[in-house]
Amino acid sequence: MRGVAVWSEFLERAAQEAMVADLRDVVRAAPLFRPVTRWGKPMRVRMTSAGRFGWVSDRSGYRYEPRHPSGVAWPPIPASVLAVWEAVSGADRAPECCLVNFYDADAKMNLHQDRDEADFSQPVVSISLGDEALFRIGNAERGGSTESLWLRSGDVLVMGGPARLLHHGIDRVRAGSSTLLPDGGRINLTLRVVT
Ligand code: MD6
Ligand code: FE
Repeated sequence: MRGVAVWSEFLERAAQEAMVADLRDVVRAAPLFRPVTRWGKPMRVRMTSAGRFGWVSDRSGYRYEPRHPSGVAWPPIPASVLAVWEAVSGADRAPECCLVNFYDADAKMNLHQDRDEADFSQPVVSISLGDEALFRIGNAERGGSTESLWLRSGDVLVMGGPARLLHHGIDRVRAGSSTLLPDGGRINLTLRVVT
């Protein structure tokens, strides 16, 4: 869709469970936090990161930082997650950030572009785990027509080439649609080359 490559059910259930276990280690080292926008409004999703850099947002704006807000270094990107990048990205570089977004039943993400990275020739790879979510994809410019697609647990999406700078967001999460996470909700991982 619009140059975005969608790998439906790329991860089978056992692989999804193993990845969630790896992410529990990440969250133990670098706890989820709720970023605020530069205008001080709390975002609806909770976030953390793994890798050399993590994405943060606060009153100073959006940026990548080498440390979690607590001051600790971000934990390494789990091998299970790196393997997905290797399989689908087609990139010649390794990812430097794995952004972890956690959505509860009411969370959403407004249409945005991922453009805090230095090299837009490198793709962004996204992995969905847990409850299904309605993903909306638009255009490189603001406005215009959009298309939507439900992302399910185990789905992987690649935004590269001409699709790299398309606007996209999550309109809603379908609570209770997956049994992967015992307390429900959705995890989205996005892997990026930052520098
Ligand atoms: C999400 N995804 O699926 C939000 N960004 O929860 C993203 O913001 C995203 O899926 C860049 C590339 C792929 C994505
Ligand atoms: Fe994004």
